Amino acid sequence: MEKRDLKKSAKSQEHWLSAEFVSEEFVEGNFLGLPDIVGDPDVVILQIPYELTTSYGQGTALGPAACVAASGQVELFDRLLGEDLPAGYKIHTAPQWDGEGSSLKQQLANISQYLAKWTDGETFPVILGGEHGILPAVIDSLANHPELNGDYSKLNVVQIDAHADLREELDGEPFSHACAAARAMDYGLKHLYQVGIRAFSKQEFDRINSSDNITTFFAQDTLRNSGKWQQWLDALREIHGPIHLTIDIDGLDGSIVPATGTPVPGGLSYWQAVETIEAVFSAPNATVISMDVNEIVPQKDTPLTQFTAAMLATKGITHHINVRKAGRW
Ligand SMILES: [Mn+2]
Repeated sequence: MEKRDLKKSAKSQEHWLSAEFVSEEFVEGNFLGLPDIVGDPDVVILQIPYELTTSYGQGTALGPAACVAASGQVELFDRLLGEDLPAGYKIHTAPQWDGEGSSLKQQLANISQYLAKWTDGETFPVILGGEHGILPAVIDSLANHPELNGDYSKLNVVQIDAHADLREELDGEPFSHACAAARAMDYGLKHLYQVGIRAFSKQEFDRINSSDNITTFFAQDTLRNSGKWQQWLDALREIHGPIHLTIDIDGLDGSIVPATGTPVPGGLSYWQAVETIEAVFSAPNATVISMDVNEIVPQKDTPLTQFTAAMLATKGITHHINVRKAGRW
């Protein structure tokens, strides 16, 4: 497949040629193929090729690099900004997490350390996974973010997922990807908002129904009833405080992400995922401080899965830059 011609746009060429950028060429291994930057980034792409507990569909460890490669085909233009990415901002693709740590807990601690460098409130971290089991490490890395100041009771998590991920353990493992949201809740979050949910146990269903700080919109309800979908978007716009957005790519319908770790039919459309991103970034009293897109598995015959993930990550970046342009960061 041919790489998108980055030089075809005169507008973007101005950015490539500005002093901040080392090169005007398409850079292999950089998200969107953007040039390397000098100085502190506004947005950082962090790849975490972590796969320890995925049920089946091996390959989440290869997902982040596949997503970066597929991002070379994503358009730099979005109507929201009206100009090509990076739109005068600095987007940096950091070296991948190197997988250090001999036990699950050590690896998660190591991931948190790797991320914490970028959670000082200056840079917007876009994390590519890897299995969803990284979520507690992501939450852990936000401890010193100025919007939290160590107080997790301020933090909202918005989760797109097929699975509730609220199990206490799976096969005896409390840090399984199937427990990602439960382990995140252990930090004492303000509120968890879930959408796309269509695979869950009775225990998880009971927890959803009995928890004041978990709001779950089941896929079956939002897909059948457009009013229910509007309620979801309204709930997001009413959020106060910092938000971490976690996108398990399997929250989307299995037809557009067929290669994810555990594809499930009956999920969100691409545009519903986009509307969710739009709603959290435009919530007047909230700030999306970080996001992740995970459970990406490279697909051999077609890049559809990793491309969909790259499109969603790019939407997040675009909306974040829009927030900066509006002086809300
Ligand atoms: Mn998940």
